[in-house]
Amino acid sequence: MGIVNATPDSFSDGGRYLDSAAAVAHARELEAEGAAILDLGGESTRPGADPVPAAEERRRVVPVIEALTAGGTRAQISIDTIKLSVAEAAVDAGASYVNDVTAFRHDPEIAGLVADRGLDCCLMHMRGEPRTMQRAPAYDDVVSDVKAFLEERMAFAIAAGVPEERIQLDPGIGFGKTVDHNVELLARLPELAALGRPLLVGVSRKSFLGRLTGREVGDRLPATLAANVLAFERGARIFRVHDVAPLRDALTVAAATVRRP
Ligand code: HH2
Repeated sequence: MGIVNATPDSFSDGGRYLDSAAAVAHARELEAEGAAILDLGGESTRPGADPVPAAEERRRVVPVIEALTAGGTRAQISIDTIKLSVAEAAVDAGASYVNDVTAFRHDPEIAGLVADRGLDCCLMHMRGEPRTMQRAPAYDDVVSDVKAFLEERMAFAIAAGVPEERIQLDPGIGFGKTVDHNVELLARLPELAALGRPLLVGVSRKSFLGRLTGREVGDRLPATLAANVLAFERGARIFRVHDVAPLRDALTVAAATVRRP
């Protein structure tokens, strides 16, 4: 899953793809590098980010999706939004995957949209909301808490009519978590894989990698690759990244060397 942030304030590439032609060109590059899904977002979810009005978010993402759809795309288009009106407009323009970082808690009607239109979706764990989520996050046991949350949100989606096969699950690395919480989730990923749905992980360039390595955001590719490769071995199957080509090489080697029965 290649990241296309049509935002002025995303933590690692804010402002680079705000112009829709630049976002389309970037999406095409990621597709050529081998992304199977293009995740388009018009609102940053970085810690402390301010909410964006729905009309502005639609203005940022819809033309990009329309251009990608009109030009034909092999990759599936995902909309990274928590708002029903943005998700609807994105789907009308050609998106077929909804990546809602609130797992249908902000706008529960998105579950109905996903069900009615036969979309795929990702349900992600987040503690609190982006503006406040990094204020002293605490858990009894982070892995059990995340697992219980994902089970509950999956039950909600299924009750709203989303077929289980359409659901992917995500521990929400960096969303209301300390460095230790993120590391523990990655170390114990098999416990989440036991939920039986494909696991998505988003670690790309995130600050816990900076804290572990001392690297600035632009120098976190090796750390990103290491975390994704280990996540793959522990059961993750979708990898949300800014740098698709290097990840593809890393995963090709990882997949070739997985122990065979
Ligand atoms: N991380 C970010 C945004 N959306 N979606 C899922 N499912 N999982 C994630 O881990 C995830 C996500 C944050 O990263 P980025 O898009 O690079 O930055 P920003 O939120 O500042 O736009």
